[in-house]
Amino acid sequence: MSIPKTLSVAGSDTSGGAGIQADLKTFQELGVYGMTVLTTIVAMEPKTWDHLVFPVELSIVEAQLRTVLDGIGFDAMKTGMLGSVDIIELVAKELKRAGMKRIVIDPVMVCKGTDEVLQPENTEAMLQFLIPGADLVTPNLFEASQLAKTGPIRTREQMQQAAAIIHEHGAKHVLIKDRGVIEPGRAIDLLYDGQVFDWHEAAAVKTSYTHGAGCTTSAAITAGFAKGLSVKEAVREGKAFITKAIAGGFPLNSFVGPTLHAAHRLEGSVN
Ligand code: PXL
Repeated sequence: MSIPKTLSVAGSDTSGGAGIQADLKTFQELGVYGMTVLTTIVAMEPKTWDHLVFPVELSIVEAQLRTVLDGIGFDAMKTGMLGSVDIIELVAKELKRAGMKRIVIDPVMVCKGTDEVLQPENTEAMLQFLIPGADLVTPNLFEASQLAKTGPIRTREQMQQAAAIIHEHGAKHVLIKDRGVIEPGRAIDLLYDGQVFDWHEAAAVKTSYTHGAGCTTSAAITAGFAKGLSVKEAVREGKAFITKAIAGGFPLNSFVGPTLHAAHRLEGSVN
């Protein structure tokens, strides 16, 4: 049996809701084969949930990349948390060398709850090395404002402006995602291909258990790409998947509540 192959180049979220754990769960749910290149390990202080970020040594990232790029191949891939400028440069260089296509860049800058960029130098490196080769880049409002170097994005017009600026950096498609800021109670996403502003909207499920939603969305879109869907179709199906996963979100402890990746097949039996 042939099954579409996907790759996630991302960090490990020990708590299991985001990062490479979210990506693999999503790939599995959507019927594609998942592979990983681990770039960073994130642990949390049990009493405060402060995040501890440990980048993986460059030579280890390189060995993993060669395993997949030269030894296996893939139908679509995504990046998540990359950990350092050196890792971003390495990933970009290797993808170019191997002539890889169908690349989704999820420009992870922060974990939920903070609006402070962990490593601002990574934003510049993503703009310089990764965005130009991307088929799709999937920032949230905050990440879009950082990539486009605008102020806070609060309106549809500002979303459009930021999408146009990010597209000019070389990404073929830009998907800016929001939940409740542009319009209370609405999850409004904007897909831009350099010509058409294509709005994807849904009611925002009322919950704060959304940890890993960004990772899960970009992984679901990557799964669609790997199956041969167009960008527009993959975005539509990805949004349907994340809407259900958020509806199934649950508290893991007093600090964090992840989305439920299995929610789409447990409808009626969760919450
Ligand atoms: O949700 C952003 C994110 C991405 N990747 C990893 C993370 C987090 C947040 O915790 O740990 C590895």
